[in-house]
Amino acid sequence: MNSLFSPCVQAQRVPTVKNGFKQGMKLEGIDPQHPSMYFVLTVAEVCGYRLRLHFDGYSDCHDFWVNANSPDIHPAGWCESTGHKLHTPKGQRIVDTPRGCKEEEFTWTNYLRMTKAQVAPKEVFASPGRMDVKCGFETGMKLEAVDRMNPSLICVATVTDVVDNRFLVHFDNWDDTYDYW
Ligand code: MLZ
Repeated sequence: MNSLFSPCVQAQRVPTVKNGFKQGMKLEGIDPQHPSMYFVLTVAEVCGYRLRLHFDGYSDCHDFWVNANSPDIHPAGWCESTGHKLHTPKGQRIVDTPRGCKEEEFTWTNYLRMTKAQVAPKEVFASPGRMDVKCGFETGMKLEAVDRMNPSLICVATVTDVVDNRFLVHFDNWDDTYDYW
């Protein structure tokens, strides 16, 4: 195969699609430090085709950059509809209960009302239903995988998540900071 057409090289091409994300829009996405966890995020900054994403309820020092077509980000409601746990904003409180201030279960509707924010519309994401390519890997399958942090090691691992054509590698008995998609 001509390497010029490999998926890696294609991903590095200058994108032709406009970045539709705007500052302040909210979304769901993977924490790069803990790739098994999904969080509520806000677009903090847009720079060309790049986005700086902020974890709602956490310090700016955890903000991180992604490309607008990153497969790691999803529209609000994606976690619920795909059966993924969404880590909701830390310290979030909803005040409009009969007995006053009370910690409530997170819902996007309440949260958007409370923060007077808008979600990033589905159309600006590259990921939802983007690829119909079936991934043969299934959650729970065991495999041997290269440890990316220690590339000379090949370790026993488990598939712990599958989304579109990607799967998450988790190393058995190691913490999730070694996980990768
Ligand atoms: N030297 C490291 C290796 C960790 C390997 C983890 N592989 C998933 C340590 O022992 O902490």
